[in-house]
Amino acid sequence: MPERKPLSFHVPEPAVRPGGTPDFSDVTVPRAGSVRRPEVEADPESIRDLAYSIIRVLNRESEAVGPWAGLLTDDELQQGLRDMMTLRAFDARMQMAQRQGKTSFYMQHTGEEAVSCAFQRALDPGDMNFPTYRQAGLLIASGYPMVDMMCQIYSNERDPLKGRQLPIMYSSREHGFFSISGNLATQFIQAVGWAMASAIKRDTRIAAGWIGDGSTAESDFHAALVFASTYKAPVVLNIVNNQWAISTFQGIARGGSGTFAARGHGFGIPSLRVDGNDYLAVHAVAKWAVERAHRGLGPTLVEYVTYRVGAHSTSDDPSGYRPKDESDAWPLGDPVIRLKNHLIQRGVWSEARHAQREAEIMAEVIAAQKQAETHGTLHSGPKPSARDMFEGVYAVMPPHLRRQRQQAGY
Ligand SMILES: Cc1ncc(C[n+]2csc(CCOP(=O)(O)OP(=O)(O)O)c2C)c(N)n1
Ligand SMILES: [Mg+2]
Repeated sequence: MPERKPLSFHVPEPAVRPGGTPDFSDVTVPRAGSVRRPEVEADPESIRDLAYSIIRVLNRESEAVGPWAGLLTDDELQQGLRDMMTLRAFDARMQMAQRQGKTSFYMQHTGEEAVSCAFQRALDPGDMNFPTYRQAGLLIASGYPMVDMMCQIYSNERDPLKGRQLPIMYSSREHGFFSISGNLATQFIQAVGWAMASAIKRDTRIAAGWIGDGSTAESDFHAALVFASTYKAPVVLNIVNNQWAISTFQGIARGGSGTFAARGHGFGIPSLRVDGNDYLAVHAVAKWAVERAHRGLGPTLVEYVTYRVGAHSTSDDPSGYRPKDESDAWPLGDPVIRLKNHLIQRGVWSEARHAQREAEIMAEVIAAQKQAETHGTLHSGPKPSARDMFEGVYAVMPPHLRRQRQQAGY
C-alpha cells in the first residue's frame, strides 16, 4: 500500500470578517461600454466570455456608453427612477411599520432596486415572473397597487391572500407575478415548467425565473437548467447575486465555478453577467434575453451582480457576519443615485427636482399606508374572516372541508 496523506476538504472563507476592512478586490469591474453586444441568435459557444465579464452602460461621468446603451427614452428613464424611488420609500415605511409592531416581518430591497424595476419594463404584458421575496420592484413597475401590498403586509381584512401567505409573499396573475414560493429555487423549475406549458399550448407568453446566489446550491436550480436547455424552453433565468445568503457569503454556493453565470455553460445556455446596479444595463440585457425567449431561441441565464445593503430581513443582524461599512465599499455604487446622475448629465433632471420627487413619492407611500391602515394592522382592527380559509384552495370543496366549515359555524 502506498503511503497516503489523510484527506481533508475545503471550506471557502469570506475575504473579511466583522471588524475587518471591506475587501472587494475579487470583483473585477470592466469599463462601461467595453463588453460587446452579440446578436440574439449567437451560438452559446461563441459568447462564453460574457459569463465572466460584467455588462455595464453607465460610466463614471454618468454617461450611457457602448453597444448596450440607447434603448430608453428620457421619459422611460424618468419612469425607471420613479419606480426605484417608490420601492425605496415603500421599504422605508414598511421596515418602520415592522418595528412599530404593525406587521410581523419585512424584507427590504436596498441596493437591488434596479434589478426588478428594470427587468419588468423589458417584459411583454402577459409574461409571467416566478419571483423570490426580493423582487417587489416587479410589482411596483407593473402598477400593482401599493395599498394591496400593504394590506397583505398588515394581514388585515383586505389582505388579498387572506392570510394564506407570509406578509411579503405577494401574488398577482394580472401583473405577471406568480404567487411567491417560500421554498427557494422552486421558482426556477416552476418557471421552466410554465414556459414549456406555454409553448405546448402554442401561446406567446414567456416566463422568467428568479433565484438568489445562495439558492443556486439547491438541486432545483440544476434540474431547471437541464429541462430549460434540453427543451429550449422560452424562459429567462435570473440569478440575483447580492453577495450574501443571509449570513453565508456567495463563495459557498459558487464553489469552484468562476461565476454564477458560468454555471450555464455546462448546459449550453447563453449566460451573461450584468451590473445589477445599472438600470440601463439591466434593462438592455433583460430585453436581449426576453427577445430570445419570444423568438423561440430558448433560455438565457443572467447573473445580476449587486449587493444587499440592508439586513436579510427584519429578523437578521448583519453586524454578526460582515463589516458594518461593507456596503460603502461596494464598487458598483447605488442604483438610484447612478440613474439620477445620468438624468442630470442628460440635462433632463436636477438635484432640486429629485428632492421634490422624493418628497412627492414619500407622500404617496404614506397616503397608501394610511389607507391600508383603515383596514387594520397585525394587532389592531379587522381581520380576514376564518370562513375564508376554506375558500380558494380547491376548485370543488372536498366533503371533509365542507364538514369542518359547518362545524366552525360558517
Ligand atoms: C429550500 C429553502 N431552503 C432554505 C430556506 C431558508 N432561507 C430563506 S432566505 C435564505 C437565503 C437565500 O439567499 P439567496 O438565495 O442568496 O437570496 P437573497 O436572500 O440574498 O436574495 C434561506 C437559506 C428557504 N426559504 N428555502
Ligand atoms: Mg443572496
